[in-house]
Amino acid sequence: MTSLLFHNNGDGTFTNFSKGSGIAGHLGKSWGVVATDINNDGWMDLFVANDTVPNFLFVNRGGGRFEEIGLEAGTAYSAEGKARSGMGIDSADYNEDGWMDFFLANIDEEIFSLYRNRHDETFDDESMPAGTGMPTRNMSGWGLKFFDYDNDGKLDIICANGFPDDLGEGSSYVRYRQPLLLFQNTGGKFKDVSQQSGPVFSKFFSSRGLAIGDFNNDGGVDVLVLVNNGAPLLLRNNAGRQNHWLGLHLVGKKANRDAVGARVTYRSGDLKRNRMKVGGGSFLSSHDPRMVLGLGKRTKIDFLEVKWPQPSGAIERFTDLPIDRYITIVEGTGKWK
Ligand SMILES: [Ca+2]
Ligand SMILES: [Ca+2]
Ligand SMILES: [Ca+2]
Ligand SMILES: [Ca+2]
Repeated sequence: MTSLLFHNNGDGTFTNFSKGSGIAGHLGKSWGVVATDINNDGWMDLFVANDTVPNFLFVNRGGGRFEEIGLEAGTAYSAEGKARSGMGIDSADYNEDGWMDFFLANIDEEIFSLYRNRHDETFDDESMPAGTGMPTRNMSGWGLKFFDYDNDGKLDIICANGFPDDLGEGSSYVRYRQPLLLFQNTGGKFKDVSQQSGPVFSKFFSSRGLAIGDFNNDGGVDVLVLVNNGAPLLLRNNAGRQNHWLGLHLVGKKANRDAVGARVTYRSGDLKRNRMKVGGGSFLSSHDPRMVLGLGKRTKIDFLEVKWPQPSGAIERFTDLPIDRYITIVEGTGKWK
């Protein structure tokens, strides 16, 4: 089937723009989607994770037109040229080079994909060298998200897993119920820290959806996991509050209300970070719209800059910011509260 793209008319109605945009010209088995900007041109691009057929990477060429470049970009197939079972997908700049990357869940024996942006609309799958390859090789992943669980300023990854079919398990290594995985970013590489991160990571679940959000507003971003035929899991994050942070609620006025596509740059002493607010991600799940910026042990934010998404693309700069609390910034006001 084709994916569908609806244009928000801004008056409570939508127009089906799948054909005019070029999205409807491609048949897939879309299981996950994330809106991000792969080429830093300010226009939002779309990664569609496809099950058993090539993934799509729709690059927004402006004027409402999307070009599908998955094959040329290196994100359609595995390195061996096989279509994998793409499910959960997310995008973030995990290696802090200013270019948005992807993490994509596949089924067992396929290894999840960590696509590093090469800055020219192509990607390398860094899953093995970066450390996410071996821990995911017997996993079937659904929900996943980049997030800075320990607020040290480096983006970590959580994945919710489970084999799709309880009748036929893939191999002797593959179980229907599978553990959650937590990867800590150690500076462009990932360490599997699941076993040190609480007893829930030693249990097995048939996990499907995963959403992140700070339900108790303490700055530690929590995780909600939906389990097939089981009670949902709410994982309270006890690690995030050990470091300092600033929570941001961005409200678009000219831009879309949730400010999807906003770029946030902040500096705290020797820590300088650029974060993008992506749209969607994970699998059948929607996330807390707020962003949490990790500061580590640093106690002062020197500045924070918000580059609002199209159509304004305006930049607002803030100094004199608090820490360890949430603030709201409304586009065009030049103030936080
Ligand atoms: Ca773009
Ligand atoms: Ca990057
Ligand atoms: Ca981190
Ligand atoms: Ca929390």
